[in-house]
Amino acid sequence: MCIFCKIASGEMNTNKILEDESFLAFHDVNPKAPVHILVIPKTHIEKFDDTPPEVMAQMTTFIKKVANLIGVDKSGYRLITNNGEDAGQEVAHLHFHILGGTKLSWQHLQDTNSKEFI
Ligand code: DGP
Repeated sequence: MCIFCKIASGEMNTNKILEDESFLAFHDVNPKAPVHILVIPKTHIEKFDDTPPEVMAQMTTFIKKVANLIGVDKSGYRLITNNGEDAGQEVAHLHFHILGGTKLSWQHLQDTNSKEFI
């Protein structure tokens, strides 16, 4: 069982924010911003590319509820999903990062060799 499946099943403890029968939101263990929340489906889906559109539609609604609950819906937030190896996905269970609580820069996403790709 993957680590996020263990969190979803309650086998592993986490700092939960919101949950319904299909999705769970909890604090990232290694926050990159004052608000850094992960949203996962409770069933195991490896990554965005494997996600059925109907699950994505429900997840969109759930993500908006989380943003509203945590109070970043008005101030704004960044939504990230790392899809696969080149994106740096570490946990192979679909998750969206909700980042906010401050003005976010793109700095941490800038590759030192980025000019090579422009
Ligand atoms: P990604 O690189 O997109 O796969 O991000 C995985 C994120 O998951 C990373 O920001 C750290 C977080 N994470 C990994 N293991 C745990 C855990 O056991 N608990 C919590 N709360 N977060 C975790």
